[in-house]
Amino acid sequence: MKLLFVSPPFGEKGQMSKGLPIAPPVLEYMTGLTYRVRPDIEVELVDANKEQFNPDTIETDLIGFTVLTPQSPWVYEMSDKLRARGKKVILGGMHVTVMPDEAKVHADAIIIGEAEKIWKDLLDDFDHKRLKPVYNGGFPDLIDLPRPVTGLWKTKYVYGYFQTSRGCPFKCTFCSVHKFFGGRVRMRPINEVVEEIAASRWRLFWGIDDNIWGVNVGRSIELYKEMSKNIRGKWWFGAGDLTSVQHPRSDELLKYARMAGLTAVLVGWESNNMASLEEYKAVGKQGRGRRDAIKKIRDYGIEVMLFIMVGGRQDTKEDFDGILKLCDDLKVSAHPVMTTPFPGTELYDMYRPYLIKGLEWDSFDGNHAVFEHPTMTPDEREDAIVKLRADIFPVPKILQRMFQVSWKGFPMSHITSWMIQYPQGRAFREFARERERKKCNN
Ligand code: B12
Repeated sequence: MKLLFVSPPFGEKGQMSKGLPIAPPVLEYMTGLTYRVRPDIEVELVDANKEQFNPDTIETDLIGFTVLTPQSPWVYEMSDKLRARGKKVILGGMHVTVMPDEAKVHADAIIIGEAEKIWKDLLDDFDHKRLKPVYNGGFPDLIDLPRPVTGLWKTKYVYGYFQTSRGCPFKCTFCSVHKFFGGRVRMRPINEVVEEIAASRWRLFWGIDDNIWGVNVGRSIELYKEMSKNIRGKWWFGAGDLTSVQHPRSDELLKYARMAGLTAVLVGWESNNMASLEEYKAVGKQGRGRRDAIKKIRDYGIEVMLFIMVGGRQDTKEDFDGILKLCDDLKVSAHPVMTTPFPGTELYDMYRPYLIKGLEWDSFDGNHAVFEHPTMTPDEREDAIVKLRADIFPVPKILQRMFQVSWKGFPMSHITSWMIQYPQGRAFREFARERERKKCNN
């Protein structure tokens, strides 16, 4: 039997992500899981950000899509066309889990939650023509997980991934993770993670844990020690909080993180406006000295980039400029996204009365204004974020930031700094041009 997994386009029909250097983690992982439970199945992968996907020419009998919220309209359109040709479609992922009733209309079967416990049953049911409409995967223990399969790509990537835990100890109102992965953070055995990374053909990785060190500082130090002993010539970046950098063992944490190959950490600054930070229930994870924490990370030879939301209902016009000033003051780059209340989050319930009517889920991509704001129109907010992004990423600023990182991290942290910043700037410029083109056409 043949099975096709599809990674749907991100953003403006994939325009912003053609050059995305990260191999889609879900597809590598689901291939590994499939080979583990049904070695007789032949898997094919398509990344629709980089390859044409034409539902009229697909010959595979079973097609699986992974679905984030902004991707769902594209996926539903493709799966309706495939099903009209008699193909069977399975949908899984974050959006399907929070919107099962919507998703199941477009699929022969959906998976709610994680796939490990039910994937074999589903594939066996497909063979016996008795697919059920809904499979509930629950929260499996992360022991003896299959390894991602890395050799099936038709397109080129720079980064693979690894995952050491699922879930997040924080309960931010805008985030889907704590609901999706359950209240308890689950961790993989350290030796399994280390063996997997050592055996992988990738040299560069995104550590996709929601928090690479904030779950348990002691465990992170142990993990990094084992990585530094057993893995050579591999580097990675990941997302982390600033409170851990103020932990009594933070010097050890940063030292071993660097020795384990960590080159950059993407920090959830979340908001530059205190009222928003409170609305997002994200004050606790910053710690008090969040500016000093950034300097400390860089002193250990690790680059820092901030994730910041802006355009929330508590934010003002000045907050857009405030982010630029923050970046210039700290000589740090930021990835500003429009505050987006994703379905299934607390923020979605809070913002529900203000959601702009008639928008599809593809507007929920961090680039568009999807709710009414007390003082700014949607157009004003979208223009402001486009301008902010343009102001953050000129090449001289990128270079200046690179050299804030201590020489302890040379050259990989400096190269990573460039590799994270430069393509973002290019993608944001592409988005701005597309927005201009659309405005002119209207
Ligand atoms: C990697 C990643 C990305 C990468 C994807 C890289 C790529 N080439 O695919 C990039 C950087 C592109 C990305 C972008 C975005 N992301 Co993102 N990303 C992640 C991250 C860190 C890991 C996801 C992952 O790959 N996990 C690994 C796989 C193995 O695990 P999994 O996805 O949980 O899959 C399991 C189940 O879901 C299920 N499953 C999933 N798919 C399928 C499919 C089938 C057929 C089956 C059977 C089962 C199944 O089985 C799997 C095994 O149990 C998550 C955080 C997280 N912890 O999930 C956020 C996350 C998924 N991202 C999120 C968001 C919001 C975004 C953005 C919209 C951000 C933004 N505002 O700009 C953009 C989307 C781009 C756009 N503009 O449209 C949200 C999703 C919210 C939502 N409701 O959809 C998350 C959860 C982050 C968060 N904290 O809220 N992201």
